[in-house]
Amino acid sequence: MTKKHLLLSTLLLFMAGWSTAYGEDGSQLWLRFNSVNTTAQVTGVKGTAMTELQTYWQGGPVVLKRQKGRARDGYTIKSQGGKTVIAAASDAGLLYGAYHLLRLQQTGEQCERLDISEVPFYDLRILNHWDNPNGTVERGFAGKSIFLNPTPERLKMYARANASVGINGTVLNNVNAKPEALSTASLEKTKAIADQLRPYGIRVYLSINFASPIKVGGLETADPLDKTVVGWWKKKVDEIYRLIPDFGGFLVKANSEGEPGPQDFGRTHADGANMLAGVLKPHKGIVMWRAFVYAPQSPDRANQASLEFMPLDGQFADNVIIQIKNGPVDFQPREPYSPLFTAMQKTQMMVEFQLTQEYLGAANHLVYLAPMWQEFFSFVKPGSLKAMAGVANIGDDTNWCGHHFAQANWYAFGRQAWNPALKPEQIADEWLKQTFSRHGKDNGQETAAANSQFSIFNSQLVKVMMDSREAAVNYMMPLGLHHIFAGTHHYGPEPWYSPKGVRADWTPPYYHRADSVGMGFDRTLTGSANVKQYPEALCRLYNDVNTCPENLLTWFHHVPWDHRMKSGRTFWDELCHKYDEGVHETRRFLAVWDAMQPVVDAERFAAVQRKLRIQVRDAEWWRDACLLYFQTFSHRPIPQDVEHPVHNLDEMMKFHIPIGMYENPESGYNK
Ligand code: GCV
Repeated sequence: MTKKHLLLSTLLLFMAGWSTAYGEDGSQLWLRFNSVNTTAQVTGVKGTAMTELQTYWQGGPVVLKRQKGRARDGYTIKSQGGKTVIAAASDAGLLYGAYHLLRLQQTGEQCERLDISEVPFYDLRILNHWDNPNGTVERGFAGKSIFLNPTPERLKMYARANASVGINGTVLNNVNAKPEALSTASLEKTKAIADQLRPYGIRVYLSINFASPIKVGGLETADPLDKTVVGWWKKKVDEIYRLIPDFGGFLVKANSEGEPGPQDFGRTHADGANMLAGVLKPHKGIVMWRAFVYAPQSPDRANQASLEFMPLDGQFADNVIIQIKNGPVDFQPREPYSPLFTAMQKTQMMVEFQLTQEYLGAANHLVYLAPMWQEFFSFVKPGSLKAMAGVANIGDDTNWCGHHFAQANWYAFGRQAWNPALKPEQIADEWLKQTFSRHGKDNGQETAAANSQFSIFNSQLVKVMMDSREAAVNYMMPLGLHHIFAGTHHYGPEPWYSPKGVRADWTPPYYHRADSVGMGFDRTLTGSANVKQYPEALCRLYNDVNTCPENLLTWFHHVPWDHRMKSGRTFWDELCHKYDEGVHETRRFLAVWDAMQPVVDAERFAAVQRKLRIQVRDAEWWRDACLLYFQTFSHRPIPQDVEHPVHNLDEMMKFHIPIGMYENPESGYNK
């Protein structure tokens, strides 16, 4: 054995020892603090900030100071005379400051010469849980609801995780709300949860069923202009505030996908929202009224929200915020932004992102979403919005999110809601450091070799995370394709799904419109005219097939198969290349991860590796299913330099995953 080999094997042996020496199950999320060697002297304002620092801070003395005149949740952290002083106007501000300091400790930053001043960009930074009273979670891929039978430890961890990234509100139940959410028994449970979240600066909100006055109250109508109905809501809201004095308010999905709403009584969204806003106002509560509406008769689903909401612009009360999904259809891998964001000028708006990967490989695929949200903010000015909401990806799985890397989306959501200008790379970097590195674990006694290995891990994994969204777009729906998912779940490809009797806008052919000429939805001025909902300059850009960004081409155009792309390829050839690129990217992700085995603890290494292998197989499945199916329209060969399908179309068309909207598939295409 040469000297070099000897050195290398010693290093590997050392690292192998490291990787198996401690087990990690993801339950501690990014808060893997070491409380063993804490020496912290923390003085000043008592409360959760003090407790957290006393338990986990390993540096010099810290003073917590209340300082009037600061923005509510803002704080400063300054090194002064050998002490670190955290000052804020509120307990929440102090807590955010404390977590900032702990983050610096965990990421290995210097903590001696600090001069930090932070104010959150949005006052409202809210998670939306789609949790049902029976414990299922709609589009939840990480087990059952954490609110079903919450243990105090689990709820505390949830609260700490949220507060550590600045999340200050949570809607506890599904927007497809069961009326019983407002029953007294259920409100008692909500109160118990609110009491446990309050010390962490988190307010609770509820989704309501608009027909509650009928279904819970026994009234004959839920007409928002009916006095008895208003009286019922007033009494109910008073009851809620007696139990939960800092209750945040209601989230409402109305007249959407079969949910009841004011239109059932000949009233408008504004009538419904303003009635609820009126009864919440004396308690300082708010209404988040969703704009996710579409109708089977609509010739273009993407047009619907603007058609319903634009005539109401300016009619909403000042404690109503219209909550709009980032895109006009439904959390697709790539959508243009919802045109309502730039069209509505006199209405308060907030964006709804989806952390749970309903359309992005559930809890099996590694897809880091911060780049997608950054893309959204490159079109919609953060300052034009009041708040940010994220549909949670949290369940009772040990690692909370089903996939270790899905935790990064929870983390990133909080960080971006605090500051939408933060770079996704930076967020990924700090999340990786806190989640995987051993900083703090050994009280700073890591070896130089281990540190340098970890810095390679970090830079390689930041890149994987940053590339992961585009890869998913490519292997699922490149060049503007959308909603070509399986009919009964949204996991795998079924661009052919179109059974008799199913409404057209619930079938992929409505969206891809493949035929012998080409493929894509014509939303130009001569098509559905959806482009007209965008500002003039974008309308022009999107309307012309030669200027439309290629990543949105089939979103706005029915593109001829031989249309010449910027690469010089035909549209068909480009489509084949994009799908193939997506597959190759997933293989690269797996190879990067495989090489990291010495640096990652054994438990999480194996879990992520298993998921990445599924992702590779699924990417091949997506590519083969889509290319072979679309080829039946294009009648063109798959280019020589593209890897040819390894699956058969007829077999893929017969393959079904027997899952509903409450489960993560054990594995993907496993033929
Ligand atoms: C909560 C999509 C999802 C539904 C979800 C709905 C919504 O349609 O598939 O599960 O329902 O969006 O956001 O209201």
